[in-house]
Amino acid sequence: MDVKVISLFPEMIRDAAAWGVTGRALDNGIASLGCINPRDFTTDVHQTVDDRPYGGGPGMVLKVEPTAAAVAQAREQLPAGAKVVFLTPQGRLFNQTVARELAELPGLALVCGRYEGFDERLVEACADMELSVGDYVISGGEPAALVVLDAVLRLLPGVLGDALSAQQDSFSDELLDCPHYTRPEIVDGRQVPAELLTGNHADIARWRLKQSLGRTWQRRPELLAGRELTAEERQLIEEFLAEQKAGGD
Ligand code: 9D3
Repeated sequence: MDVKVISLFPEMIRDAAAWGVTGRALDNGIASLGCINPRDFTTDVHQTVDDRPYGGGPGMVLKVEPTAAAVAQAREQLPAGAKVVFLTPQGRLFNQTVARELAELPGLALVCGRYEGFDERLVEACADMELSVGDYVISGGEPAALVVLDAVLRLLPGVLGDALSAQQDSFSDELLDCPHYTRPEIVDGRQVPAELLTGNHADIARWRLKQSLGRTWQRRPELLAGRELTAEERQLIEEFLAEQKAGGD
């Protein structure tokens, strides 16, 4: 997948993307990343990318022309079928379903705003999609673009190891994770759950699913709202709640 990030702070993207899973995807050639700076498309001596808002008020608004030119260059460089995604607080909420949709594309342009945001005509003219990464305020689109980039690249074939990618097909990523433990077996009197020490893989899988379902039921019930629970799943949740009441001994 070819990715272009349009940003006034391209180093922020390049530096962060060089680490971890995204860095490996880029090193392996599974994905490519280019940054395009709207400031390079300004035509005035001051390299102006923003201006005061019509109607008054605080803050500055990103001008149409420099960012439009940067998006146009990204479109020229990207393969047919690529999508232009603007990161904005008004966008569709980014989630794993959106990540899977984007991972199917041959190319992606991620457009980052700063200040109060984009002149709306830029979004109307250039955006295939607007995405938000959540209902909180961050100071610009770059951290959001890095979130989207990580979530999408890790879905590309070959980016993760075999074991991790096999896990991704399963419904387990729609539930909260189960708790994890490593050595030593006792820390400050706290034991690793006995089920994990049995070596019985069926029991271990059942315990993990019980924890995932129970934690999701308690902490994020809305994640279960769109799904029909099987009799087995309801049984596991009941066991989880009963064991919790008993004090998890
Ligand atoms: C504090 C100013 N806000 C109300 C007057 C408007 C506002 C403008 C610009 C709020 C945030 C931003 C910058 N944010 C993003 O560019 C952004 C974002 C976000 O803030 N939250 C969640 N997802 C995203 S994607 C891009």
